Amino acid sequence: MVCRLKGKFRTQGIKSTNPLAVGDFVEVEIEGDEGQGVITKLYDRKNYIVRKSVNLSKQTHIIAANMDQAVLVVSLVSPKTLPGFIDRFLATAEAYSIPAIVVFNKVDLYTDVEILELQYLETVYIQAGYTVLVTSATDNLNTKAFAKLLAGKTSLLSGNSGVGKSTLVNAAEPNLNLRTQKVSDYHQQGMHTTTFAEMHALSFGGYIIDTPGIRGFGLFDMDKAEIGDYFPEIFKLKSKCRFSDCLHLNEPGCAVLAALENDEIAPTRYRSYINMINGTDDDNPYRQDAFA
Ligand SMILES: Nc1nc2c(ncn2[C@@H]2O[C@H](COP(=O)(O)OP(=O)(O)O)[C@@H](O)[C@H]2O)c(=O)[nH]1
Ligand SMILES: [Mg+2]
Ligand SMILES: [Zn+2]
Repeated sequence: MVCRLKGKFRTQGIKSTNPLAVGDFVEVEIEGDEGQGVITKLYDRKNYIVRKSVNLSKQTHIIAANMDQAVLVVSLVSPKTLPGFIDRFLATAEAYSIPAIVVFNKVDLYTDVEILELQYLETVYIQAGYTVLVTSATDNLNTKAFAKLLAGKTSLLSGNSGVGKSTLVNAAEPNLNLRTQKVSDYHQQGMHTTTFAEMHALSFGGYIIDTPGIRGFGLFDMDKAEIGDYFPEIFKLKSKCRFSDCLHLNEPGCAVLAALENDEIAPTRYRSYINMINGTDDDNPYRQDAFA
């Protein structure tokens, strides 16, 4: 239904360019004979994700609201998603309190080397406490399991353009028929492309929020001291460190460094943590190659 907003809208103190976002719950009054609506009330959001505008206005754009989970689709080939990108995404999801799932897609294209990498990363993320799924959207491998993950929930679908998000959803829900892209086209999707989140209802219950062109979450300003809290396996050990303000860099009696020594924390995860602490990973979510 086409709706308009009634009067000035309060936006819960967020300086945002859009008063309403995909996933918002609202009250609508029917207006006129043509079945148009007026949005009269916006309900409080359980969560929401934002993107800061790239220009100087410092305004934020609310991408989506009220998600039950964030599904990050990645691939180890064409295009390759780097662990640093995955880890920043997962940490940001933790910061937003949105449970995250990692889906490794396009496994039909992996060579032996990438299969080994996949097995390693699978262990890493399961060990960190995440749900991991391995799929091939084109070969219909685990697409039923993918549908099961989505059933009955509102899922934010994220991941670099070209990893197969739309193809996966189409395999899980053929009625939807989301637009897919030729791999050769995805690099043309520059950072100036205007993008909107789209919400799609699933026939087996639930919704997916697709954000074409938005590769990850927007920036989330984290204090150095809280970054460790967004790595579940680091957070779990924090209370065992000798110093309560331990940043797990080189402090004596650090339980995280001890766990790293014992292979209880993955080196790739720890490196991502350090990169986030040092601000050495590029904050720009549009440039994933900077996350190496
Ligand atoms: N070989 C292979 N190709 C895939 C797979 N999933 C998607 N693709 C292809 O990758 C390209 C990009 O897919 P698309 O769903 O548009 O990616 P999105 O940008 O993440 O939505 C398309 O040409 C798909 O056919 C897969 O599992 N295996
Ligand atoms: Mg797509
Ligand atoms: Zn420590």
